[in-house]
Amino acid sequence: MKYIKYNINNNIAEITLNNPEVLNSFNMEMSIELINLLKTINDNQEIRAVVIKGEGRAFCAGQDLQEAISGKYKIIEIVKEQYNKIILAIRNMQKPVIAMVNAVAAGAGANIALACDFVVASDKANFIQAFSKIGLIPDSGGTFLLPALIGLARSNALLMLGDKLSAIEAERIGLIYKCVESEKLEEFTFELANRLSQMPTKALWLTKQLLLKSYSNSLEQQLELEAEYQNIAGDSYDYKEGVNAFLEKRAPEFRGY
Ligand code: T3D
Repeated sequence: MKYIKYNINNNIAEITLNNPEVLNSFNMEMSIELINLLKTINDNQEIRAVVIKGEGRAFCAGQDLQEAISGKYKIIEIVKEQYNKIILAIRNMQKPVIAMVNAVAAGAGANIALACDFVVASDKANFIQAFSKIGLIPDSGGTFLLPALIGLARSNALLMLGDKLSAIEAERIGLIYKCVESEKLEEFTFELANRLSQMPTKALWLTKQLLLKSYSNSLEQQLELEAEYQNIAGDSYDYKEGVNAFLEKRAPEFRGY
C-alpha cells in the first residue's frame, strides 16, 4: 500500500495513516487502501483488536483539499465512497478499534477517530470539526456521533464554530475515552489493545452492536435484542471458558469465539 502502513503483532492489527506531507489527509487512493484493509482485518479471526494511528505530526487532517478541488471526483462521490465506507467499516468491525490520536485530528479525520470504540489521545492532541471553516457541513458521522457523545449544546458549538478542542477538554466532556501524557500514549494504547485482544471478542462485538442500536430502539426493543444476543454469547466457547475459569478459580483463556 502507498498510503497505509500495517502490521500484526500479538493478535493486534496496527494501521498507520501514512501521508504525512499533508498531515495524513485522505485522497481516494488512500481511502480505498484503508477500506480494503479494514475488510481484510475484519475477516481475519486471528486479529482481536485494532489500533489506528497517524504518521508524523498529525493523526489526520480529513479530506485532501487539493484533490477535493481538483475536480477529479464529485463531492458526493468523495463522501460516499471514502468516508461513509470508512466509518461503517470501523463501526461494523467485529473487534474493538482504538484510535491513537497523537496530534491534530481535523474534519473527517476527527470523526474517523470518534467512530472508533476507544479514542486515546495525547495531551498535545486536539480535535477540530473544520468543516464550517471551508463552507461544508460535518460529514463522516459527525452529526450522529457528537450529539450521542456530548449532547446537542456542545455539538452545536463544536460543529458550527469549528473551534479547536484540546484532548484534555475532549476527555473532560466525554467526547473521548482518555487523554494521556504524550510520552505514555503508545504504551497506554497498546496495553489497552493487548487487554482487549485477550477478551471474549465475540461478546465485545455483540456489545458494540447493542450500543449502536440503542440509539434508535425503544427499551422494549433493546431488551429483546439483549436477550437474543445473550443467547448468542451463551453459545460461545468463551462463555463456557469464562464460567469454568471462574469456578476453577483461574484466569480465563478466551479464544474470541
Ligand atoms: O470534497 C470534500 O472536501 C468533502 C469531504 C469532506 C471531509 C473533510 O474532511 S472536510 C475538512 C478537510 N480538512 C480541513 O479543512 C483541515 C485543513 N487543515 C488544517 O486546518 C490545518 O492543516 C490543521 C489545523 C489540521 C493543522 O494546522 P498546522 O498549522 O499544524 O499545519 P499546516 O501548515 O496547515 O499543514 C501542514 C501541511 O499540510 C501544509 O502543506 P505545506 O504548506 O507544508 O505544503 C498544508 O497545506 C497541508 N495540509 C493540511 N491539511 C490538509 C493539507 N493539505 C491538503 N488537505 C488537507 N486537509
